[in-house]
Amino acid sequence: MKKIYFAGSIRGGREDAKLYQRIISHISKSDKVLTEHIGNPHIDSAEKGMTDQDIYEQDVAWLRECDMVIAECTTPSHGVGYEMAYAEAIKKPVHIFYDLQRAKLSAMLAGNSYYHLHPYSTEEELFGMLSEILH
Ligand code: 6K6
Repeated sequence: MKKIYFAGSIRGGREDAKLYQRIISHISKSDKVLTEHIGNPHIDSAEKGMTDQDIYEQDVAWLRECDMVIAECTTPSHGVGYEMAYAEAIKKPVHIFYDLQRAKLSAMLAGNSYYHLHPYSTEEELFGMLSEILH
């Protein structure tokens, strides 16, 4: 079972939180998602008691531990951008998904050939590509 670090926007905006939940459920059928909380609609209260420093240290430890990073980057997020760069620096494979109609992916991700980019038009397409990556 692979350990997957799933990244998605939190303070950058939660409009795709339900999509993150569906992606996490899909990955969890075959692999271990270290960051299950990303799909939690009540993440603010779920993380109550954790300082920003606690969150940063936990997430960096999970990034170092994981076998693969999968990010949904349609909603822009400073934290996700940071995680993409960190994952590249420690040479973890990184797969970036984004909705072609809704996303304006940063050139700093779109222009970097290190990343595996997965633009999608439908959720069906997204889940098809996700299954291929995980098999
Ligand atoms: C409480 C209030 C707002 O956020 C919280 C709890 N925070 C977090 N818990 C766990 N991981 C986090 C948290 N905030 C950011 N991250 C990490 O950064 C996640 O792994 C996400 O992939 C990414 C989101 O960054 P922002 O900049 O959108 O928050």
